Amino acid sequence: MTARIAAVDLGATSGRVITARVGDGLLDLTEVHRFPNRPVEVSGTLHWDILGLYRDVLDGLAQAGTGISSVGIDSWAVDYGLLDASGALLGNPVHYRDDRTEAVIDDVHAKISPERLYAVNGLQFLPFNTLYQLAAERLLDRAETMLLIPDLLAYWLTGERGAEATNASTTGLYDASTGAWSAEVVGALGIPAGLLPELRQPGSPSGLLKAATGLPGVPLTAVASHDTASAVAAVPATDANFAYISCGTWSLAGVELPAPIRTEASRTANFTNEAGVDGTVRYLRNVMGMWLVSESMRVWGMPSSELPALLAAAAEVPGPRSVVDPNDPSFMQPGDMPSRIAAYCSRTGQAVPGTRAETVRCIMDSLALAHRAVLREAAALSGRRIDAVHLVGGGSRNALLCQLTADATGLPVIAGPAEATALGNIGMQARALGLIPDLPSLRALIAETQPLARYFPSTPETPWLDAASRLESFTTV
Ligand code: LFR
Repeated sequence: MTARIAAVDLGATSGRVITARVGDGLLDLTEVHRFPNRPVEVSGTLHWDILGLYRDVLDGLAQAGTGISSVGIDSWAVDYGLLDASGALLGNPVHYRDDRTEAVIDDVHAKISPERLYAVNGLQFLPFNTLYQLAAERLLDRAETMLLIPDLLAYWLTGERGAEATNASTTGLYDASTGAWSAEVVGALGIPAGLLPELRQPGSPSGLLKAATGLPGVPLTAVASHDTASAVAAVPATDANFAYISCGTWSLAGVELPAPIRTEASRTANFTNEAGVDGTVRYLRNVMGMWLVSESMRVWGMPSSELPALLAAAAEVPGPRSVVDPNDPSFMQPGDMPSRIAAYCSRTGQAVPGTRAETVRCIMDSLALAHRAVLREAAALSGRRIDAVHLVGGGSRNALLCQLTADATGLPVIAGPAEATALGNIGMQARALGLIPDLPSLRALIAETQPLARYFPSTPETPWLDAASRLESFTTV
């Protein structure tokens, strides 16, 4: 038996609607709609254009056409919309790169310490975690319900409200031990009881599309609606000793574990325990990823179609030379990334990249070095042996980054699939339809049906060791 399934996958810079034919060993993808996701700054606040995104979701579903058995939605994490008592959206969702939380982080930590937070939620500290955003939220007193982005779109499509669990685990309000909202954290922060809807597990039915969507009665299925959780579900690993890097706007690098690790060493290393499918834990750390390149290209006025040429030029530049910590706070907000990178290099006494190719080379070497650092720490903290690195997501098309990651980590890199997130989204729906029995079968099917590339370490480790210790000396100063 086969079925046609649609995945809505929203990334920070673009969204897509993909359909798949699944079943009988088949997993064929067709991209039916791709659209840019362009944040909008209004009166000093950076917002998502949520109505524009919803329109593109509707357009994409219209392109998908009839004969669809199920639809699923995933997006980036942490951000939300608030509904009032009538179900209307209060304000436009704020972008996680807005700096509104800076002023409230200490207040939150005065109410509940970072140590206690980590003991409950196991979450890495990121200034935009939902709990900090809610502390800075001006519309909270008028809100009845908070819906994370995929749940908000699901509500508009079906009229049903819920909170999908993998995404809920990124809010800071979710208890990593019990898999439920944390009454302790919610209470300590004075968040109104009832703001958080009931949790839904990936694979559960989430309502039927309304007539106005053009696909009346088509079932919506909760998927691992945090894009990273969907991407990890689609890692084509065939044994346990693997690490993954889900590489797009962010590089999410880590290992899959059966249970969270909430030691003090893990907290100070800022490793997160986000929920994966079937009770797995995504033990990882965020690295500020291809954002450094996409934001540089925006400043240079280059369309994304010019990325391959830029990477080819960067591959000609010798490296690793100047390196930056991609997670330096100066790189978080939108702005003149090339100048910030130059300023970082000059501040740390390194050669300042002079050309676009040199800037991109510096970013690629820095990302490879960050991948090395995170995976070594993940292995040390978890005791997990890493025999190979699966690099999935759009970054898997970036041969330079894949090769440099193999060189810097000293590990083989298996690159692909590029559409891991959409595949994970589709896979959870296929499982709900009874077309795929379990997670290992999904991964095996992806390994069999999707194109993968392999990269092996090709250079001596010494230059990477030197660059790593140089970088450490900057970050500890
Ligand atoms: C990746 C991602 C990361 C999350 C960041 C912000 O797209 O979902 O996992 O930390 O975006 O939501």
